[in-house]
Amino acid sequence: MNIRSVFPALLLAMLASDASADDYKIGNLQISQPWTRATPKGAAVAGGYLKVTNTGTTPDRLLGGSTDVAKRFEVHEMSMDGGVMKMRELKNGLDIPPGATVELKPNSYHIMMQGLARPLAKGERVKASLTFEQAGKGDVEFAVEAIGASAGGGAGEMKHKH
Ligand SMILES: [Cu+2]
Repeated sequence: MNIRSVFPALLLAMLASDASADDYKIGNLQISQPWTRATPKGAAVAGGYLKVTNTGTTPDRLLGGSTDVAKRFEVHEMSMDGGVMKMRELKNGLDIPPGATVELKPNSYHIMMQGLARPLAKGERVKASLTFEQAGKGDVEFAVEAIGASAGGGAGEMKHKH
C-alpha cells in the first residue's frame, strides 16, 4: 500500500465520521461524538467518551457535568499505580488548552457516570450537561453503543443505512 491508495480511504473515513450530527458547540469548545456503552442489568457505572476541541485562545477545563440517568458525573483519568491500572477523579478538571483537541476514550481520560438509575440500552441517547470552567454548561447527548464497544459512531460494527 502506498500513500496514494491509503489517503482516499482515510479521507472517506474521516468525512464519514465528521458528517455525524453528534457535534456540539459550547462557547469556544467543540464537542464531538459523545458516546457511552450499553450496561448490563444492575451495573452501577458507565463510562462516557468524547472529543473536545478548544477553538479559542484561552485555556479551559472540563470540570464534570450531570445527567438524569446517574447520580454523579465525574471526569476521571487512568494511571499506573504499582503496575496496576487505576482510575481516579480529576477533582480540578481536565485541561483543554487553546488549539488542542483532548480525547476522552477507553483506558484514558473518561467521564464516569456513577449510581446509574437504570441500565443503558444500545441505540438510545443519554442526555447530559457538561460543565466547563470558562465556557460554562452545555447540553450534549451520548450515543449508546454496544456493550464492549471500543469506539463511538458504531465503529467496529457493520453499518447498514437504508
Ligand atoms: Cu472512571
